[in-house]
Amino acid sequence: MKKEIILLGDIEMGGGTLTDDFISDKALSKLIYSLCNKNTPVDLVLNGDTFDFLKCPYIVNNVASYPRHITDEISLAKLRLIYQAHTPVFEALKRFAQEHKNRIFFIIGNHDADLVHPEVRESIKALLESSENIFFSFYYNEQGVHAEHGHQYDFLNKVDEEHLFLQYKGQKILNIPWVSLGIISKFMSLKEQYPLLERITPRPALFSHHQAVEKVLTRQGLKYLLKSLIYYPIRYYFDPTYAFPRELIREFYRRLKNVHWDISEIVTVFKKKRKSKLHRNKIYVFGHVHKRYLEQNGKMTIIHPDTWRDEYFLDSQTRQLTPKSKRYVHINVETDQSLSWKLINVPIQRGIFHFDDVIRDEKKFIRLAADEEGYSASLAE
Ligand SMILES: [Mn+2]
Repeated sequence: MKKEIILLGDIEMGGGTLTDDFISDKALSKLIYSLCNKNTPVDLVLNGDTFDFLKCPYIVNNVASYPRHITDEISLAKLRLIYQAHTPVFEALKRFAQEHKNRIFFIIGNHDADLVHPEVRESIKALLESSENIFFSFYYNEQGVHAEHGHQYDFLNKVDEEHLFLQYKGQKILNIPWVSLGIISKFMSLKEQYPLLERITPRPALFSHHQAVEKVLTRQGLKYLLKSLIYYPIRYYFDPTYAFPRELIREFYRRLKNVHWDISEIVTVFKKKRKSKLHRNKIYVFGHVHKRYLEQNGKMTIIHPDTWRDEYFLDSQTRQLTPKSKRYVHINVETDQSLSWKLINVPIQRGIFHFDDVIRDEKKFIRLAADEEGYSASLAE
């Protein structure tokens, strides 16, 4: 049967606060509406980190917090905020799902681990007013196309697929990796303080132009690491989210033995782990790493279409910040099951910012960026 597969990832829709980095609601919903009236069935694969639950606050009585014990109740409250902040995208998805030949796949990433809560899945199905053509999974694997987010090949962000939940004080909470817990409990105030700097790539260029931030990050990171090793496991003995990070130490030890200290690219790790099975699919699509990557290797193609959140490329010479463009993968499956693919750019009308202006008033430029893309959430703090 003829069909089309659309893949994109790392949208990172947040709660409409300063720590929400998604502002391209217009461009994204336009793309989704354009998929609605096709004659062929369409699989829309949102390849992980569709939602940024990690950086979305939990707000109760106007008090925002980032709890590390994530029950279904907390995930649902965050989902409500995300829905309010990005209703146009949900509306477009709802329209898309009205065509029963279409299917939506929410692939689970490290920023939306909350999608493992059955209550969250039900709530998304209710918001999209559809249930039989909406799926949640760590993998998409159809017609020779394999997609997954990619965090399972990144030892710092990897989750234990066999143990997705922990029990804490009689409640079922998410079993998320040490780095995610660190972001939630230690780094959100830094993100609130430097909301736009965190959107700038490449990181080495950013740090060379802003050593104060690099220093604070290194200091806080080291402190969190040391406390996680020698203090928290004792201080919070009965709290499983503070358990000694065993896996992390095991991986450090492996690296120490093999003198291997570069953080591996997920594609490299993936190829090594799946060596004997790689021929099974023709096209592999990953997210997680926010960059464009394309590899054609014999009969196999590997694609990273890059992120949909607002990000900038810093030119070290001119100190100009150019907004990154958005991209998706379009695959045609022909009747005889043969595949053809395209990596498509979605043009977005944006101006160039100057690094020196941005660091003087980040919030001003956060708002300016949102205005330029016609994004109109209140950007409450
Ligand atoms: Mn990710």
